[in-house]
Amino acid sequence: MISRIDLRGDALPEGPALRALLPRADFDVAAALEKVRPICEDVHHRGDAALIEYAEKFDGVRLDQVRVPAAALKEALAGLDPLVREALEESIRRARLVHSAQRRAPHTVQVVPGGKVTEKWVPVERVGLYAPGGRSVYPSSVIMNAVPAQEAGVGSMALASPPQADFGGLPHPTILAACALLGIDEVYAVGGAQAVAMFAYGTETCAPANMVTGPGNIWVAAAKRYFTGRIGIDTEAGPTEIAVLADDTADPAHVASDLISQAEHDPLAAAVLVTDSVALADAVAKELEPQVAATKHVEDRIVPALKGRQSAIVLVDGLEEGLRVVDAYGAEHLEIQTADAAAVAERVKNAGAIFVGPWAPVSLGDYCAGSNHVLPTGGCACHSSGLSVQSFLRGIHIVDYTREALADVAHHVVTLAEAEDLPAHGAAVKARFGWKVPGQ
Ligand code: HSO
Ligand code: ZN
Repeated sequence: MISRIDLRGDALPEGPALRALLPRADFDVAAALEKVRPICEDVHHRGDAALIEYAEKFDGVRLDQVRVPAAALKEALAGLDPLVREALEESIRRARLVHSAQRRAPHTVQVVPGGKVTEKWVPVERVGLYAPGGRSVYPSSVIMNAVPAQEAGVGSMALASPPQADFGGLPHPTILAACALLGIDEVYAVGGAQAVAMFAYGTETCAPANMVTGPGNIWVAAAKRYFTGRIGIDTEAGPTEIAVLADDTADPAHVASDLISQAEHDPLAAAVLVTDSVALADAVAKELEPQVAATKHVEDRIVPALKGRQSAIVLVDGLEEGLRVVDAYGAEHLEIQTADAAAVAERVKNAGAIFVGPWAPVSLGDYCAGSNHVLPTGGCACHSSGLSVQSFLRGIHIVDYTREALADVAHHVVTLAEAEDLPAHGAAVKARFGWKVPGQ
């Protein structure tokens, strides 16, 4: 069901060479870029009319308008299963606890007497959230995107999700109910690349946004890449990944169920076990069979995900080698199921989020840990973080110098300007001192 990569024996190679030995899904966003370009430009030129046409073409739904009426949000909340409501509310509460602690206060550094630089943190003004439909209706992702934006102080937030033929052309009712719980009242029945274009360019009904976040399929990822530079995005979400670093203290049944839990997302999802214990590797492989057979999305997602080249059991000589492997891999989610797991977690450098010990499965983090589940995939954890309040804030430097403080450093400015052959830069300072710069 799952392949093995045996890295025992020889010394592990360094950096990219080690990474090349590790499994990873093919997720070619660049190839999708050319296909989404005409859709995005069409939305630019024809606005809502283009969105309505694409809803018919891609979602099989005839819409009169793209904006979801307020009454539909109310109705969705009223129809929500009370147990689901309670769970969503608890998820929101915990996420707010963690994310409100991420807010940043402005701070001032007195560089010299009379010269100071203040950094103030300003939220992005308007954010568009995307929530997928179809296979992945994830109200939890609406929470994970909306809560940090709200805690950052984003003033205007809208959500787009594909219209569903089964629900009268509205987005999925649980998505609408989650919006209602979060206080998001601007919702659009628009999916795919066209939703990203709607937020990037704006249309007659939807004002343009400064940033678009939220998971999506390859077309959504490609559209986000198309608009990068014009608008802000969260990290490009590729297929979900779980890596488990485990030793012989781990419970193989739990390791297997955690691997399956993320394989459940997508046939391209990655499940990787890194261990120095052959006994554990064997036991996990054995556990996978009955557990996979007993779950729901077996043939369409879990089996292809576990059998795919992106998933494997990686055998290493010991914990040190295991740490090197998980750092080279840079998993979206990394579980540490070893002795002294907290100390091992401390040593990990590259991961989107780390789950410590036997009682912190990734699915806890997906819903109710308080942590964010929008995390870097595809090895991007080596340079990026998951979604946070910080993602929606801009740090602006406020430079405040007195005459004396400028006079003190003016000669350095002039010298550097001349060294860069930019005399007008120096002149801007000289002019303030009658062209005679103190110290020159
Ligand atoms: N594991 C996914 C998030 C998710 N899981 C949503 C369940 N619902 C990517 O972090
Ligand atoms: Zn998940």
